[in-house]
Amino acid sequence: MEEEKKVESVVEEAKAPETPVAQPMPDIKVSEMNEEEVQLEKADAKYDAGNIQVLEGLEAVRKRPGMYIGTTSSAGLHHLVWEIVDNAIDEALAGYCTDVHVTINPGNTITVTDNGRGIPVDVVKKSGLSGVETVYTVLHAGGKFGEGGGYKVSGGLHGVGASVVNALSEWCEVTVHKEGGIYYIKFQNGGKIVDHLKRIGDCDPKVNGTSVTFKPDPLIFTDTTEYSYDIIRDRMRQTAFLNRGIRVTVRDDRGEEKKEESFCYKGGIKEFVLFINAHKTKLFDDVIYCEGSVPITLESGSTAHVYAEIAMQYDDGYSSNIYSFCNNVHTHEGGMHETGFKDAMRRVINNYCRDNKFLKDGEDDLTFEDITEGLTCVISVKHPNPQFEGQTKTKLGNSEVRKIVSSIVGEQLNRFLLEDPRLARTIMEKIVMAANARMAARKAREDIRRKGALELTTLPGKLADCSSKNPEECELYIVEGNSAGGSAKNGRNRNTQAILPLRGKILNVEKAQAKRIFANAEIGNMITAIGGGIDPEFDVSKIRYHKVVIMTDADVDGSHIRILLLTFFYRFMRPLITEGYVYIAQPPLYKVEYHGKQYYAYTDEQLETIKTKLKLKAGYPFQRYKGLGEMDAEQLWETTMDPNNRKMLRVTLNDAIKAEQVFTDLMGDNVDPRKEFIHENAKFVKNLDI
Ligand code: TSJ
Repeated sequence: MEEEKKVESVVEEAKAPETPVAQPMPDIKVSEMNEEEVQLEKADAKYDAGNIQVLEGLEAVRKRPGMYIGTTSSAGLHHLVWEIVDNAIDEALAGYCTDVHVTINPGNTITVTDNGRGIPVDVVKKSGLSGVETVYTVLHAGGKFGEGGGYKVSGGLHGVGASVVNALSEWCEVTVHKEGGIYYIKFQNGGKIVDHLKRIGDCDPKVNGTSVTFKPDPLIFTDTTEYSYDIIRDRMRQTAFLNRGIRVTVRDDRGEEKKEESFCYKGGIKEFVLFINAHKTKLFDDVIYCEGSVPITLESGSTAHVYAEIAMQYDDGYSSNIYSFCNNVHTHEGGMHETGFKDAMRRVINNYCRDNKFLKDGEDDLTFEDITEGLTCVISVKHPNPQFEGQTKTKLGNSEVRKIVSSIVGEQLNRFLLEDPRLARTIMEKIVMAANARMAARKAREDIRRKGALELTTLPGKLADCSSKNPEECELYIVEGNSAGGSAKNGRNRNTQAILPLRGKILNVEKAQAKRIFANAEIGNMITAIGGGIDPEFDVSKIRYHKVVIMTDADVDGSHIRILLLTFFYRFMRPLITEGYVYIAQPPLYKVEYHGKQYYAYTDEQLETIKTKLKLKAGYPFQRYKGLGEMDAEQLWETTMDPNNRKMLRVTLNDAIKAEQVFTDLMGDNVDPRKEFIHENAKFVKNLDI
């Protein structure tokens, strides 16, 4: 397809009759190659002026990457991919693109390709640069090259885009197939233009699209430049759910085993809800679905639409899972769309219950918590001008969205209930039961609190507390088993490290009713030790430790307990997770002794490295730790607890959500996923035994 390798600048290309161009620049006389030098100089002067501004802009991004992508750790590294993919998804939402491919290449570069119209290649008036160059070098340059166009819904956590990715990349290549031409540019060293966009060949005019490859700059991403297939795969699956009909394909070309998965959902968020609930026992098979779009007037005076869709389904459990999104961004902190949903649910369900005598006169209204017990719900809105607020900029602030969502859900849910009275009855009975349980649980909680108030100073007997009372430096180790607990107590730094051993499995939070949860001794100890209470009164400012470290064995029981604890924190002390106070200890898996010295390995690869470095022969013995209990106090301190030596993983909300999902799989009524989990982990343990 690239038979013609003629290299020409696009600025000069602009007048060529075979390349229809929208708007030639008025002050750049578009010229054939070798035309009067004066005009070319003029064009270059314009380019340079544009370039200087551009470099200042991109330099600002490199100086403060955190302002644009949150962090420069693994999360920020992956954020680059989301920014680029967002652009391709926008093109798909505008109706011009059906397929998006994301590939992790060897060397941890990323390629994103779409089959849209291709980024415009002609010159943009304002910047004096081609469309591609503008998008890549001017901060906040949106896709507004011409007037009109399709639905522009640029997401991105911080409303930034390709230029930020470019600024934070060692290099970045863009290839555009557009109207019969192939165009190419490569940016170097944080977004610098080395050569302007060139037409490098011809292609079938029916083949259009954009392809971008970038290499995150290791000078910026100092923690890691390694991409995770799982993180990208999960996110792309979510993107496919949120944008029905778009096919998103993910590939990993690193290593021996190539991986590829492709996602496309005709049912969109309806299928998303079914996916989340796959292993739960549903109250009924239907997914309740509402959608609508409402025109709003933008500041500029033009009209645009807010689109909202909501899908939900009940299961037989007690937890409520509401996932909300705006422009494909997960709004962890909620916002106006969730408030509108809440308004409508309360209004419609309470009215229905009154009209149909599920609630008697004089009885209190059902609360939102009652109504959403066992409910999984996905709310997705697309807004032309989203305002993201809150600590992590994941709270939707646009106040008009509240009424929009409320009226869409209000009207359509009501119709749904009236059309299917049997289904409505199933829901109402479940909700009324939840309300009764809530009142019983509140009483139980109040009893506990009253008891607690009497013994406020009594920390659990099993807790070996630290002497410091400054939460910022205090750490609570929650340790599996009494023997490991003993080693931890003896090995710790008594000033800042507290130890709480857990005996056996803590209670199954999913199935147990609130009343039993609070009566469970192990959980009670944990709540008292942490000191901030529990949801809905959890107060993160009262917690006694700013690090809560889960320390379990590397086996099935260990991961089981870890999942239980994470789920508990997720359900009852969520701020503990969102504020980043929860960690997972990383004890070593192996010990090699050589000439009286001990070497610890935390992964299989490290074990191999150690053996190679020490030049040990294949049969040289090493110890595999089956449990924490096999380590004495000194070893546990050295390898796992010493702040100068240890590695700990900080738990993110996503980790907790995943744990919760595994948890429901494990604890729900369905046996198959549980078998699967044990099988998977049994393999893991066996592998370690080799
Ligand atoms: F921006 C980017 F580099 F991050 C990027 C943009 C990355 C990828 C993978 C795709 C895209 C992209 C942009 N795909 N499709 C587009 N479309 C446009 O930029 C475009 C094309 C034509 C018109 C028009 O009005 O004719 C308007 C737009 C916004």
